[in-house]
Amino acid sequence: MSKPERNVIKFEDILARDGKCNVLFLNYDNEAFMNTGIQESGATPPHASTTTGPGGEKIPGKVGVKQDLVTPFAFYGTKSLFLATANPAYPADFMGKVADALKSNGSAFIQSIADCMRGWRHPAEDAVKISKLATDCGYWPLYTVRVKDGIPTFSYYRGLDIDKEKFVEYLKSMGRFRHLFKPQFLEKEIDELIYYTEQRNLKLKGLIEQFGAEKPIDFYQVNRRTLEPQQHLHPGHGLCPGCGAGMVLNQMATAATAVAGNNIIYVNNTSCSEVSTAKDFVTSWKVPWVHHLFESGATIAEGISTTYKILKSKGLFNGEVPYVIHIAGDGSTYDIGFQFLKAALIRTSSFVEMNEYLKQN
Ligand SMILES: Cc1ncc(C[n+]2csc(CCOP(=O)(O)OP(=O)(O)O)c2C)c(N)n1
Repeated sequence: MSKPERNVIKFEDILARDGKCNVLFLNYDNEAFMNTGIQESGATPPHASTTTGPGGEKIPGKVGVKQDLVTPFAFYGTKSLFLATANPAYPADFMGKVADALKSNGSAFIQSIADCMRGWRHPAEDAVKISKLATDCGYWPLYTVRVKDGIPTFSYYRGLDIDKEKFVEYLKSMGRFRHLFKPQFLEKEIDELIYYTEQRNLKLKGLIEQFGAEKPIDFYQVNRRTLEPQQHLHPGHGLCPGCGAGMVLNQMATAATAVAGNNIIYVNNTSCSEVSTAKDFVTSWKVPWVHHLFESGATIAEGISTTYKILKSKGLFNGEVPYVIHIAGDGSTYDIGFQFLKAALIRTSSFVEMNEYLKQN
């Protein structure tokens, strides 16, 4: 079999594009409800210990699966949509995807892994090493789905194959899986966790085979020497040291600054990213930022984007319609808030032309 071809995507070529996203929905996935005390979510992996499903003598941590959120969105029937997984330990891929998403038509959903040293229980300085290992062992594959005219095209960057040795190293590096190794070696549970991940990756490989891009490997080329520092967040925040959400926010804002300048509005669901950038009535944000309820930020983000377009189409706003990014943790993405996100994502990826009708009135 011939080697799959690389699709080299240059950052400056993305910036030169005409496309414009309605809303980029960004989920940073730290795999539990972290700011309220490490409660289990739909994103928590099997057998991970949380405060609501602690690993002990009776139960081996979470009993259930880590739900796959990204690939199902490809099949809801949207017209135009950009979907991707990301990892801040791979910053060129991360920032390339944020820019690509913002410069694509329809809307976009990016799900990024976000290390949590408190919830995952490891030293802060291991955050990048552990995040990188997540992709390298096959736990957090990096892939992209581009839906055009209703048809999805799958491509990937890395992390589709399970490396069992690295997988075990990944698990052992975090206290949330310690009960799988001590006092007894829970082989069945470890095997089960690897098995579910492998099945997820097999499905993904099948989708790449069935709906693959001509050049299936996406390779984002970002010249970091020419990249300006982000302008959207003041330095300093109340996140924990080494917090993955902090890395996500920084890289997101760097790519978003390059695409949008300061013509951007952020909407944040209640979460670690929200509470720690909005302390004591002073926000860390230098651009407009809206905190909305735990579950409904996606609707607000959609409302803001659509309202600007309506005003523009009615001649009531003459400026450039702002970019809109919605930020949410996994609790408000997988669980409470899923229906709002799903509806907003589908609407903004399918009915962009709504404004054509509005113009007639
Ligand atoms: C309807 C509702 N239920 C519960 C809460 C309390 N609450 C606020 S944030 C949060 C957890 C957020 O978890 P996640 O979305 O994963 O973000 P993280 O804290 O991990 O950043 C909860 C349960 C709320 N604000 N509103």
